[in-house]
Amino acid sequence: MRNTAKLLVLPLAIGALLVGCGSDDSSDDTSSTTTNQTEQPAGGSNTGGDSSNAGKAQVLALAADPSGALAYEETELSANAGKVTVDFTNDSPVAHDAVFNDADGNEVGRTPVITGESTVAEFEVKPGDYTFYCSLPGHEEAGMKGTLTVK
Ligand SMILES: [Cu+2]
Repeated sequence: MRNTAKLLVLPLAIGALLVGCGSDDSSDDTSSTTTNQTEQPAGGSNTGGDSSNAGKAQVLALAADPSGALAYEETELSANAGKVTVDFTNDSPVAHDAVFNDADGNEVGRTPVITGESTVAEFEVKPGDYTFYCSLPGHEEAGMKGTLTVK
């Protein structure tokens, strides 16, 4: 029990130093430390793992071959885990989209099918290997696909 008591007193002393000179009350109340330690669990939501990284969406540029070939201009994309925004441009006269799958083949995001314009797809990724492809008939088979590596 003595060791436990020391462990409880130390953070209190530190806490008192941080709070300032006026908090003599808490240093006397070693018996009530258990109640003090349950302070404001709701305020600790910021410590939820990697949420600090997830706040910033990354923009990944992806373009279809502007001449109309069944190909993307980028076949290897990379990102950090979290939110990604794929900025997909198709300046060609052929309709295309971009569909993203995780390593298990489950779809995680897709753009609309567009022709001669740009669009975006937003989704979240975890570390691992993803693939993307154009879902229009024959396009993936012709080589319209690539990989997205997430760190
Ligand atoms: Cu296509």
